[in-house]
Amino acid sequence: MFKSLKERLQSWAKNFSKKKQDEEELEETEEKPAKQSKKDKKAEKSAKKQKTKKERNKPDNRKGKKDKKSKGRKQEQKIEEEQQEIEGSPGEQEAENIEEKETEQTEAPKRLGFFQRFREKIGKVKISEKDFEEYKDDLEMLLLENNVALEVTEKIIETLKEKLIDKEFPKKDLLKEIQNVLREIIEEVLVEPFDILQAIKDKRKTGKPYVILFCGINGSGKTTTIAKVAEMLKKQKISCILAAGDTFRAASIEQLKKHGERLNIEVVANEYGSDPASVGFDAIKAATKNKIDCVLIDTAGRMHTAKNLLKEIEKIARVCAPDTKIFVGESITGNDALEQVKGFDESIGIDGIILTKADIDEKGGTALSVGYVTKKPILFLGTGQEYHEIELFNKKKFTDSLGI
Ligand SMILES: Nc1nc2c(ncn2[C@@H]2O[C@H](COP(=O)(O)OP(=O)(O)OP(=O)(O)O)[C@@H](O)[C@H]2O)c(=O)[nH]1
Ligand SMILES: [Mg+2]
Repeated sequence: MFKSLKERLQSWAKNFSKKKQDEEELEETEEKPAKQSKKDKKAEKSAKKQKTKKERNKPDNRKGKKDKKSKGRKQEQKIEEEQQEIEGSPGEQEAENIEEKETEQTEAPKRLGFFQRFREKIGKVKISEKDFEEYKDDLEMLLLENNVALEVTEKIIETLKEKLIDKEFPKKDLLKEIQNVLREIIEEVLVEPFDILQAIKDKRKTGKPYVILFCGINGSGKTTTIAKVAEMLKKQKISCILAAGDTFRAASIEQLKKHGERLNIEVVANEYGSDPASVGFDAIKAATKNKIDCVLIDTAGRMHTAKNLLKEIEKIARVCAPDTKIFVGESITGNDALEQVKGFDESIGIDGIILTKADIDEKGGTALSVGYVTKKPILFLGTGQEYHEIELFNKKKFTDSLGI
């Protein structure tokens, strides 16, 4: 589920944070020699000193040769005196060595160690506008390619920019920080679903059934979803009745009746070609009479642009006065799903969305953006063909599924 969006979002965040961390490390290595300069200067100084000693010793060697020739004891003594003068007394030399060692031991950890530990432990990185711009196009592309609506893509990028640029983040946890920010933004974009199960339970007290009308284009998964919801309600000890409101498509009534038989749930049906509004009305009447908690009304698939067919569903909505009108769309359709919801919303006013076939949706962008664009919450995700393959939509669960 949503594999492509997940992998590409993760690798984008990884590349972005890695690039920033690498840059920082490069800066650090460039800085090191600067921090060491004092030590280097010292080494240089002592090398120079050595050189001077050697140079000053050279004439002595020459003198040594001369001495060999002259073999004068007096001159040998003079050389010894001179050497001592250059090198200093053995005591002096030792003191200098100790002093050098001490300075090295105290200055090195004090300066180098301190900076290194400081950077490693509380080292921060700042993301510049230039850094962000460099990676912005990749993010835009990956979102659009994974069915995220343009409007939502722009919103994500804008908010991410606000939350990242010129802000300091711990260098070590940069990836986690970027992922957290992305997660926050995605949760902001998703619309919080209402608790439909609670709403059904609440209506029980009125003695009237909670009525749900399902609509959507052909083959989007309406009938299968109704069966899944019915089973879920049954597990919650909520009784329901199904209304075979698709009186148009061949075998649609039998399809719903078969689900009813399997689930041991009553199905109210009429003839093919009969008025679907009256089927819904009959089902509500039966539910009220038998104290059934919920009525699920199936309808024929229709395009959101087919004016005549939309008129028909408007009549069903008027006659049955459902508590909730749910649009059922395929998760894999991307921007088309958004257009479909808008069409049905204009016609009957949609309260919630169920996205089916999320199990075969690699992209995930429809689930991410349909709510934001239409301002309608996703209530459930269909995740397979079996009855139990339906999930209550949850923002946290969704961001978890993206691995951020
Ligand atoms: N993989 C998968 N398949 C699904 C899911 N929901 C429905 N389907 C399949 O989608 C196909 C169409 O499902 P239906 O329930 O008949 O769709 P419909 O919207 O009622 O179709 P019409 O009545 O013709 O408009 C069937 O083969 C279902 O098994 C789902 O969540 N995942
Ligand atoms: Mg159907």
